[in-house]
Amino acid sequence: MQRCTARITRRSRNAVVALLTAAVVTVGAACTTGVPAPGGTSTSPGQVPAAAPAGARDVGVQLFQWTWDAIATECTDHLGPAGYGWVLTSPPQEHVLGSQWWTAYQPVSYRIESRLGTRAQFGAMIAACHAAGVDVVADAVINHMTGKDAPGTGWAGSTYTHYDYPGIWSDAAGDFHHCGVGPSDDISNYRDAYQVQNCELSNLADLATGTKHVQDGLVAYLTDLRSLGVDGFRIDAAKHIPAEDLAAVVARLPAGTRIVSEVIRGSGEPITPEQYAAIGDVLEFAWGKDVTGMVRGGSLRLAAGLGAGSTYLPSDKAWIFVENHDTERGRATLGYKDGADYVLANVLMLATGYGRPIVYSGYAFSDRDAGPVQGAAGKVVDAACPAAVGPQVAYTDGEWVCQHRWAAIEGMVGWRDAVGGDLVSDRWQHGDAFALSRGARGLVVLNGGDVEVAAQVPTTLSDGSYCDVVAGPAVEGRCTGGPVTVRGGIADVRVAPHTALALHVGAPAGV
Ligand code: ARE
Repeated sequence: MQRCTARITRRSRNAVVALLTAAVVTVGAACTTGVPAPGGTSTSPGQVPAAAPAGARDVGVQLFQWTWDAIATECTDHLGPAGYGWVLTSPPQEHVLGSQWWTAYQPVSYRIESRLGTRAQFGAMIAACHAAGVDVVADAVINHMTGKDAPGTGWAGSTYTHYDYPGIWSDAAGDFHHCGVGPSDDISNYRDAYQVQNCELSNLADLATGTKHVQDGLVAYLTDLRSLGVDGFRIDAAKHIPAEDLAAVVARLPAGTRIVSEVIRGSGEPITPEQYAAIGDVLEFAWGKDVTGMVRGGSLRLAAGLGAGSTYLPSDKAWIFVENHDTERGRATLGYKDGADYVLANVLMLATGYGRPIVYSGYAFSDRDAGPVQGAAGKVVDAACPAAVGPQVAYTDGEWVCQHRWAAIEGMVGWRDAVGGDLVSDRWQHGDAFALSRGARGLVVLNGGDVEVAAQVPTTLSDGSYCDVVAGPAVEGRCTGGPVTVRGGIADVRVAPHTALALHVGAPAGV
């Protein structure tokens, strides 16, 4: 294997620290590949502000299509101990029948009764997660109802037609938008704000969220979920709800309700994520898409400063993710099938000071519409992670991928919790490898290139021996990977192609 070697001139630790606050670190680089080696460079401190205060446990995990019982068990056994701060559930309300995963996004009523579990199971899950120190954020589908032209019956037995949900909404009461554009009333042009917020998204009956009647109903639903202990909501399809309507609903929810709006950033579109930032937090889709483009383009190093520019939401408003349930199906972003590159993107997400990260965890599929494994009556079978998980596993369709348990991802959750709110203090680069430091508490080195990098990377970690937590969490000083030595402000590292290495103060080796 070809080797790319970078050396920083040995100096005392203080001298290196002083050097890091200047713009450039001098590196002697010997690189035998065609990858241009720009030399090791380091940017000045604090360009990307840290979103989380120290010890904030700000990492979330989307357990896509997991049942309430399975989430409860996972909170207790895994999410809490691993340091996850919150879990995003799939929509909990009654939905249309069908085996596809997306039936959850077609509400029939606001009864908490779905193929993922009952109201009692939902409440028990929240209690179990809270006991494990994990908050619960529910996916709230409040922009629309079903997209079914024929009358039907929902999961919990409620009858409905496309524009009539007995006792809840009806056309007669003026509860739906009919935009009058085209034959289907569907959105056909995302550059037309009127269409986006008054026409239908994929034939889904669009609620007239500007009316008092609709707002009252939505407030009642969300307040009910809060009464069960839910901490906050992902607002599904928020782009299609005028910001002032959503603000009016949110203003009536109990104090402290966490809100994250799903507003996909679209080129040239008039409805933007920024318009929803006054209501709460917003999903920043551009982060995952940009990282994906950089990785696929073979230039991971460009991702080192993602979020520092002005084209994203402010850090304290942004929730970022490598992929979610939509993007993994559209292949718009990296996903579990991308193996090592997917892991690298997750390591970066968990290391960056920009935004708050959401780890995604779903099931294997080849058919975009395929739902999770269901029993004879249609109830989703409780998720169970295979004994071996990770990028090396060939998952069969329907199997739970359990990305949140992958060694590198779980190790980096611990890393992030350990570095807390320490600022990104410097960035070292060499070829397609780069490092991010978090003050004196943590160091990550990512190698997006095709050759091993052996380098002496500047760090403000104290002298000592550290476990590489990307190789897996350290247990009482016993490293899964590493150990790596830090001496005089230098970490002596070797990073294989398309892998990463991470050290932090909470994972010293051999104690
Ligand atoms: C299903 C069928 C449809 C059928 C419909 C009604 O697939 O053929 O017409 O049912 O019967 C999910 C699935 C859909 C599914 C729907 C309802 O993805 O396939 O439809 O559930 O069951 C836009 C929105 C954004 C939305 C994406 C998908 O702005 O909010 O489209 N994402 C959320 C969820 C989805 C969910 C819904 C909303 C609906 O995350 O999982 O749909 O509740 C540009 C724009 C984006 C736009 C995107 C569309 O990028 O900038 O704003 O996203 O194009 O590709």
